[in-house]
Amino acid sequence: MFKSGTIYSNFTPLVKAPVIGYRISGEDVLNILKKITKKNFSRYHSLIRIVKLYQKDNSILDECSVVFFKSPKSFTGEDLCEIFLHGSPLIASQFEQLLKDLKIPGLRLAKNGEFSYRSVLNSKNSLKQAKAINEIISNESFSELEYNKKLLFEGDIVSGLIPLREEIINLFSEITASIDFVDDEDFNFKKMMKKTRKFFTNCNNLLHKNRTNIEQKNICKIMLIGQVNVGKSTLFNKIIDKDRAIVTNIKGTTRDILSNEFFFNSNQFEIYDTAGQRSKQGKIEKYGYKKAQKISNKIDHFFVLIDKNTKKSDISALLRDFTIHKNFSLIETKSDIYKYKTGNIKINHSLERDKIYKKLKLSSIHSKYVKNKHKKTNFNLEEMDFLRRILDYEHDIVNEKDILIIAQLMRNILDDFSFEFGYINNEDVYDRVFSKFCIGK
Ligand SMILES: Nc1nc2c(ncn2[C@@H]2O[C@H](COP(=O)(O)OP(=O)(O)OP(=O)(O)O)[C@@H](O)[C@H]2O)c(=O)[nH]1
Ligand SMILES: [Mg+2]
Repeated sequence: MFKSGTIYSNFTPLVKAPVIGYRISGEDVLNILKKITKKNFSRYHSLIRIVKLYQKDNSILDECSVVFFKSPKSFTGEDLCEIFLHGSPLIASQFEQLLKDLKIPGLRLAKNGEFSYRSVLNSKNSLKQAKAINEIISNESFSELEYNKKLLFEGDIVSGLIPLREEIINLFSEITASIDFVDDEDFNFKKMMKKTRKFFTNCNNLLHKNRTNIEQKNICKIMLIGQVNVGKSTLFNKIIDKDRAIVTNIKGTTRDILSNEFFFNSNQFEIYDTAGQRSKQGKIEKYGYKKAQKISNKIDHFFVLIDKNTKKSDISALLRDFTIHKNFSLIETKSDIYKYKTGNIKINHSLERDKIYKKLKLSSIHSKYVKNKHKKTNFNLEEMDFLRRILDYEHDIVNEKDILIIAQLMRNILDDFSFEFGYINNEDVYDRVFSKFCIGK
């Protein structure tokens, strides 16, 4: 699937940003660096150098940081460099053109995952570690993230699948022995099936325990409610640090629910912006407001936004509409133009994001609704899917009487483990057959 050659690829998205990063790996890296920077990098292993990149006509393409890693001390195990261009997609396209114009045989755009693939081929990472890199990026829960980091930094040994892999190698070895040495008096079918059932019970228990740990609630859901024009969408945008919700001075601007995830102090939140409350809501506005009410039972905490125009009866109506008991805070908005004399939280649109987080007491709200966070696990979601696949064999194996069929099904499980970890070779199995069971023949 993967051919040799020197490969390159951007490792940040090609969008306007402070930097766009490129990685190049393979035997031509030093040659490429020499051509595009007019400098020799061979003595600069793992050092950041600020250099100019030159285009074909000798004009400067960019001035940027470049780091060179000499083989085998690089992520892929090959000569590798990382180039941090100014974050313009135009510069990035000029850079790719520059590489093409070098016309170096075998120099090409990398395929998905090819850098990690090479790191496995060159024994810089195990298959599991390479997969963990990808998992770390896509993690949804802190428990799983911590596990994937451990897997990456400490190796396969931390995986909860390792003891199961040992068990299945032992079981398969025992069965293989029983087939090859049918006359062996020590062989006991019932005893072996008992061990097999224990193996599946272990799989089941691990699946159950770790599913609870990984899928446990981590997110605290917060909804912004209040009268029209009070500043809900302004606060929503501020909290998520994006201009997502439309903000205007027209009452009833927001009609539908918007939600967005954000993090503060390693805590995960989901925030909802909603259509505002007023006595004469438009048809769509009313529909949006009702929609928000419908999901209110899934919300942990409400920020009820009020200003000088809000009456006590408006607040009561909001609490009633969203079935709120004690899980809310009153937030007074537009404190730059209104002077309040209450003990409520006061905010305005000029406050910095972090200041708003603190004023809203987000950390203590999170701990109030999310208990026992960051439980330890030694499985990730992919490994749990793997366990489920293994458990699919349970019924067929425990009900089977023919030792040859059981052996074949066990072989399938072993192959699945091989696929999951990389290869379990026959020696692993034969070692156990001939040493552990003391066959002595
Ligand atoms: N002076 C001042 N104006 C603000 C502040 N927050 C919001 N506004 C203004 O108030 C108006 C309404 O703000 P929005 O955030 O759209 O209010 P909303 O509650 O989402 O309104 P609806 O979507 O209509 O329910 C806009 O013109 C904002 O610029 C603030 O802290 N100070
Ligand atoms: Mg709004």
